[in-house]
Amino acid sequence: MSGASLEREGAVGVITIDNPPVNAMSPGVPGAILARLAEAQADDAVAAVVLRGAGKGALAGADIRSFGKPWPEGEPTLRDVIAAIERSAKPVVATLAGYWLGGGLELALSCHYRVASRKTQVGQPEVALGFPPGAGGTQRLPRLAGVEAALAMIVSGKPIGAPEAAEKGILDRVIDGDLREGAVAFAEERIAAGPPHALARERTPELMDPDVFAATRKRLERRARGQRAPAACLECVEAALTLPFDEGIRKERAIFEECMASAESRALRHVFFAERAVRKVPGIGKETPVRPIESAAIVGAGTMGRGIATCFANAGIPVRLMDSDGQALERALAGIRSEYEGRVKRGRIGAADAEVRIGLIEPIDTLEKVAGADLVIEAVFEEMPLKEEVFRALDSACDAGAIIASNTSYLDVNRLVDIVPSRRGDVLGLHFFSPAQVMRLLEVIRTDSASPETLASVLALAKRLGKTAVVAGVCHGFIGNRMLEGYTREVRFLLEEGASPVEIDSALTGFGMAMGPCAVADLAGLDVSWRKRKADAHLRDPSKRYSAVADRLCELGRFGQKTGAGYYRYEPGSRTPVPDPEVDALIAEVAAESGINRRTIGADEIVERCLYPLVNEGARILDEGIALRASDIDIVWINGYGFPRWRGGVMHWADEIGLAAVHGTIARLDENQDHWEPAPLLSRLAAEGGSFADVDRAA
Ligand code: 3H9
Repeated sequence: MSGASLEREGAVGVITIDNPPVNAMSPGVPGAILARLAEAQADDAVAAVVLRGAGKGALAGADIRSFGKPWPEGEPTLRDVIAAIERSAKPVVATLAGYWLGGGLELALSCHYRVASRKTQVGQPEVALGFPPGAGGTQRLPRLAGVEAALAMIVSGKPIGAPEAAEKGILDRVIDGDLREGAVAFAEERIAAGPPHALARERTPELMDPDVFAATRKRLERRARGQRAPAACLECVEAALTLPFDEGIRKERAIFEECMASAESRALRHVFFAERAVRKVPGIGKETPVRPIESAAIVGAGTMGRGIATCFANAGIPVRLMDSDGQALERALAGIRSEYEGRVKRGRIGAADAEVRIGLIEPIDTLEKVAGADLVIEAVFEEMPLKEEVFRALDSACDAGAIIASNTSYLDVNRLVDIVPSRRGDVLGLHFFSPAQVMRLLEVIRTDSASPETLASVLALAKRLGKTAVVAGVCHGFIGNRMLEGYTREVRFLLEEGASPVEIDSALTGFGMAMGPCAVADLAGLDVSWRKRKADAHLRDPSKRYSAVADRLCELGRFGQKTGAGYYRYEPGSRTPVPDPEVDALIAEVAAESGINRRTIGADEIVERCLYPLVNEGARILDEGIALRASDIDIVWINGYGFPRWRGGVMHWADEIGLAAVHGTIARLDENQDHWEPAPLLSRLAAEGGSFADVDRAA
């Protein structure tokens, strides 16, 4: 039962807030705290109050699930508790442990004093949910921590540790040893010292740097383009400086409510729960055994192999990097070393730490030497016969019970299972994204025969590697790359129809994508997909429209940044794309050959044409059970392809537009172009007035 209890320890009343797992302020909880506060006020034997959280002691703030729903009529709110504390003649000591975030910290800021255990983290992460703090955080924090520190915390949303919080004046004491005892002792000291027990609201916020708002605003214009919440946070903190306290509170509330009702906040709250849902995989639970992975081996020392090896070294797991080509191996090791040196230079890690990590990577030149590894990841070229050959060799080289994974980005992992029939339960796909040591996304490809134990083991490993793992079924390109095909297809068609690379890229970065598709192609290298298109040419349906734009660029040796030219050209040593008239001419020529009349294409059409194929294919992927839920697809696109988090991911974005409208546009496009057939699930949901969020294959 959630609520709050009151116990007496001498002259100190200890109120414990209890609402597992993180003591969020769900309906009922503020009312219970208020009732206990009133009891403590009424008890003459109580001279001070300690306010703490049950369990691990965290207070994670408002209940995020309650947002967007009406608050129960007559039920007290967090703001009522805050008002009661500020009215209290008896000092209240907030006692912080674990995470005191959002409304949790705001509650603490309203108290007369704050003490915390050393490992406590405090923060105002609301911006990550699309709104500023709404219970006075933007007005009280600057009064305790100073304007600059408060602004940085509120705009970034990043929590800080207790020692730093104490230094900034947010905490009155950091307590080592038993926290409850320490808090009661602190309260007794305050009783002995007597009033006044100052409140944050009574202080004047201190500003050291008068330019801080202008500088932050400028930075946000660049970094938070398209988003409202970061600027809203800034406006609220600014109000702490320019308005009297109560007016500042009213302004904060108005901005909070405006932001809470926004599509941006709905999207970010959706992502919060999506990130937690993605960890839940049917058939995998706490009871599923997990095999320890204490050593790994990577086969193939190309870009991917090298990046994956670095991931393991970063997690402190010894890893062997195998390549039969000695020069490739040397290049990989030199690359790894130079990357670590770069990180040392930039102050990201210490030199000794870098050496330890480099030391964890052992080069090996034959497959037999993978013996003894708990996990072997094949990361050779994306060609089935080559991968099959490696799997055959791994079958005899690997220990019994070793997990064998393929880092394929497209291929049928079930076929690889057939190469090692006695190890059916131990094989799956681990699709890392390039650069593997940077990108958070990891698609875990569940083969038809992978055992729950194998799956649970790699999911636990993903956590150690700091990756966001998304489980996907086997199909060509899995979740992310399968969807990507329609996106890149439309980019080429739009180029032929009259949009320039700059127009396409600007439309999509204007939408919020981290990079435009032409710039991404130049960065990744155009030759990789060219090779694949040539290999798959025999599979192409000749009756379907095909754009030769990318092929023609490759025929000119324009492979992207690495050759100094692709969709754009690049000055030597520069990564800045420069529009190239030669490309415009080439595209016009290809269009003329296909008899296409070119026209001006607006940004809205570019966005729809490029992103609706993602929605359509996403619907098929969901329908086929390749993804367990629509929100898993959102996680893939946010973490692997630069889709804006504040739009909630591809599927949430479509739900937000309304599937009937999305379906209508796709059906209209289908009348003119033969590759736009609406996915059956999209058609059904659109007709029923449903949304992707309702489809959950994990339920
Ligand atoms: C706010 O406070 C607004 C105020 O300014 C104004 C009010 C007027 N609500 O993350 P975990 C659930 S906005 C509801 O896996 P961890 C979570 O969904 C709020 N549920 O654990 C999960 O459920 P499940 C500002 C919440 O140990 C379970 O708890 N606060 C909330 O890795 C465990 O969570 C924040 O933004 C919540 N507030 O991390 C803090 N918090 O098991 C949000 C958690 O069903 N929370 N849950 O999947 C966090 O950052 C992390 O949960 C925390 C623990 C660091 C606390």
